Amino acid sequence: MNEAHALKAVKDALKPVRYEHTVRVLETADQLCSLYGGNRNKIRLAAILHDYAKYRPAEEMRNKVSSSDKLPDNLQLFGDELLHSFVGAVFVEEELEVKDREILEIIAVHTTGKRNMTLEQKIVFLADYIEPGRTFSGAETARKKAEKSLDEACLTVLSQTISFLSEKRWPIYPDTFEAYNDLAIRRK
Ligand code: DGI
Ligand code: FE
Ligand code: FE
Ligand code: FE
Repeated sequence: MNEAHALKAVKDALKPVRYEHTVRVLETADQLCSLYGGNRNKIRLAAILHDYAKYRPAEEMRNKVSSSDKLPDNLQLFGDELLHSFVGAVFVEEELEVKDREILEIIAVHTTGKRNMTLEQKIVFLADYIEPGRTFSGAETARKKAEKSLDEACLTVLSQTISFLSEKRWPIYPDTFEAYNDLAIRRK
């Protein structure tokens, strides 16, 4: 799977607005890679593929969660919006034949985060939130942090995401809290 193939696959799978978001995530992740390092090829491929499953019917995603022994069934308790990341990694592996576990894991954790995130996972997680098309005020706050510290920026995203979800009284997936606690505890 090279970048041209991956871009073609997501262009076919996504609506134009979501494809444009994907290209901005790719560019933002590439810039963060220049600033903070990490494996550029893996970051770029994962960024291209991160929302591959965004428009899959909720029922198809739920069925995938039930039938896959790699995915915990409790995922379904947290709302359909959450599923495209975890299920996307499985579809990318099965349909696009991406075998690289690191790339698949970056896709799987791009929405929730998790504890002990790798550099590459943090970069795509952050890029998804701060790409220039994100116009809410929290995106600008995180963008500013991203100039100075990758961990501080991710912590800001996690804090804002937890606030946003709890404000709406939506359930919050435990990995998001674990990602938050992990970075908050390490913070100096
Ligand atoms: O796919 P994107 O829109 O680019 O961004 P994303 O992958 O960060 O997905 C954001 C959506 O996922 C947003 O509608 C909120 C939802 N979400 C993220 N974390 C959680 C969540 N929903 C629930 N219920 N619980 C979560 O922990
Ligand atoms: Fe997403
Ligand atoms: Fe399952
Ligand atoms: Fe996205």
